Amino acid sequence: VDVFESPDFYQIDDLLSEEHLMIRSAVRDFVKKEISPIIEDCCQNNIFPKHLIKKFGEIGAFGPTIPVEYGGGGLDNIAYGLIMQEIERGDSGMRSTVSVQSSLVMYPIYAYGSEAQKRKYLPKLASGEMLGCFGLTEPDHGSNPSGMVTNFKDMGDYYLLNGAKMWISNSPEADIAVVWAKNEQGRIHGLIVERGMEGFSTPTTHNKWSLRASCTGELVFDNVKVPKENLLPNKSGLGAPLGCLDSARYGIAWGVIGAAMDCYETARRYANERIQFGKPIASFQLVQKKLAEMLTEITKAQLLALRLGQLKNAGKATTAQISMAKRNNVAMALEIARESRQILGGMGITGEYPIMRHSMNLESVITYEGTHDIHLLILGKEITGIAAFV
Ligand code: TGC
Ligand code: FAD
Repeated sequence: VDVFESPDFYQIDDLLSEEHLMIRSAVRDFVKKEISPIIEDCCQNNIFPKHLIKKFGEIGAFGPTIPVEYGGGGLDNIAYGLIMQEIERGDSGMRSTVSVQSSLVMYPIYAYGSEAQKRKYLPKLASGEMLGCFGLTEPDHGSNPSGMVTNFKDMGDYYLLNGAKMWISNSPEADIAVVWAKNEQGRIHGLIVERGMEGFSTPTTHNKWSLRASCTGELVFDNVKVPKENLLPNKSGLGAPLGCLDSARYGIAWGVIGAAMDCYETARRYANERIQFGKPIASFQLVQKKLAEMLTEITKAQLLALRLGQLKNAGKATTAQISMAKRNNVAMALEIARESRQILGGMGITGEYPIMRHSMNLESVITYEGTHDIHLLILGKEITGIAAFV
């Protein structure tokens, strides 16, 4: 069996198109060739593999669902999900780089931007000539972005932007940032801020134990003059950034299945090879229980993601449905990473195997794009009609 063959216990491949399977296999090959050989070293040494940005562009990983006329792939949401799955099989940090570019930078420019903004930025973002980031979270406003204090004033010829964002994926390397800020009336708008604008800086966040191959930083705005044509004109209010999160959270629900599969496959192989008490450890019931439960949870997660993709393709996926899949699938992947690590015993903590890296990465994934508990509360609100956030 090819070790990279994903488990497909319920023949879910039969529900995918030829095109889906081709895309998945192309991205899987790319990950095997370009990411797997370097990723452990990048993480151990906290290196963001910048050279991959162009390559992600070449394989069409940036903006797969954006129409072809803007440089995107014109593909459906299931193709997007499969691309996320295969990249995250390699590393969650690499999937972060790609999902931020696609769902949090290209999507808002495509969905809320002017025609001129779309023509100016989307083709370059698609090709990897430009890297973007998304600034919503602030030091004092994470789960509650509506409290943000970053703001802009209308100065007649331009907007004057002040404030700071924190925990921003891609920020230290980004050419542009889609930034969410309040106007003088307190209404949230998106602005495209370009590197090089005076007063704009992107300090790197150091000492992360998670997503070490992805670069994370702040966005600091000190009287930045933003040209008026850089405001996203077609949507405002908190619903604008939250609409982008729907797309990114959907991608994560697929992505983490890749990380889980990589852990499961590694543990399954190891269990068959590792001899203790004169037998492969795979022959012990407790190890079989772990493997059986992992396969069950992966299969359930695959079905959740696929059905959500069908709903998204039909324009029917709701925020609460997306929360259910993001929450369930990330927790599933984290649990599988932890159980797989146990199957590997001491070897599980080393960089010889990918499991500890996935496990540490998933600690961020269960927190960003809405924490595990915030997604539970989004579901709770949907069920009861009562918001328990406040
Ligand atoms: P609430 O009153 O519920 O909603 C405010 C307005 O927004 C509308 N809305 C949405 N619109 C579109 N899509 C959605 N998903 C929407 N959810 C809500 C809503 O209808 C309302 O519209 P209107 O017209 O009535 O004003 O807002 P709230 O302040 O009570 O907040 C609700 C809550 C807590 C669920 C929300 O704030 C939330 O989701 N918080 C979590 C924050 C979060 O997820 N941050 C993520 C930052 S980005 C990131 O982490 C990137 S990591 C990327 C990577 O590296 O991969
Ligand atoms: P807090 O909101 O302070 O939450 C702390 C704890 O309190 C959590 O357990 C939470 O569930 C709980 N809590 C909060 N409110 C409630 C409540 N009402 N009820 C019950 N429990 C509650 N943001 C961006 O904008 N762009 C990015 O690119 C980005 N990338 C990121 C990359 C990494 C590596 C990380 C770690 C984060 C990133 N984030 C990004 C930020 C991320 O979205 C936030 O960390 C997340 O939304 C949580 O916010 P917080 O860290 O401030 O935690």
